[in-house]
Amino acid sequence: MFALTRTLSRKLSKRFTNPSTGQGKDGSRNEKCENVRCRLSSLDSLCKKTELSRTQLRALYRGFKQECPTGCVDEDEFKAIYEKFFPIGRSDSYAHFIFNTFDSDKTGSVTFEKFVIGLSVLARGTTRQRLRWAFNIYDLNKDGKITQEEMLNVVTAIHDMMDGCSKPTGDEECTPNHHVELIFKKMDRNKDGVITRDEFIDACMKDEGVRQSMKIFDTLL
Ligand SMILES: [Ca+2]
Ligand SMILES: [Ca+2]
Repeated sequence: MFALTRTLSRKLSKRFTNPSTGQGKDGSRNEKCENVRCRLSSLDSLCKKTELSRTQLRALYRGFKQECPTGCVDEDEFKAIYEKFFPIGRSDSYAHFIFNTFDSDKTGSVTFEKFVIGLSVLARGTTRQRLRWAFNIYDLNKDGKITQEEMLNVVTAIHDMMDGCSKPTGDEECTPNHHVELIFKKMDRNKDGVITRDEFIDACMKDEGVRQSMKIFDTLL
């Protein structure tokens, strides 16, 4: 499941740093430059928040604007971008969960700033910070705990998206319900039926496969 987030982030980041590969519906060049200037007036503060250089931020911003000329993405646009990356399965429910994770303050749109801050946690954060970010994908109501129902929602979305590809567990017969059972067996240490942030992070830190997959974020930007 982390592999999916990783794939998306890499593809998004690649797409946004190589805007020529995007299919932007851009307006006139002058208008675009003006917007870049205006929007990036807080460049210094964004450099601090993300620990990215001005050059990196400018490159990301150019790509972002090309893909999303209004300077922010709503959920439908986000889903459309996601669908290009996962054209075989049904990706819209998983895209919904990832969108909500980027849209941390629930305004219904992801601005460049929110996007790049999320991306920088994945690219520059410690393993724990990255896992915190991943935890938020599953903790749908953001109360600090993942219930079986929340996990089932996200796992079902992942299975839908992987339809036609190999299943996330590597076991073709594994249903979402069974998958959730396996995850809870591994992560719900005190067996109270919910996975707390600490349980989630501890279980992932102990899991060599998860730790390795997190390392790949090192080369994200
Ligand atoms: Ca929750
Ligand atoms: Ca627990």
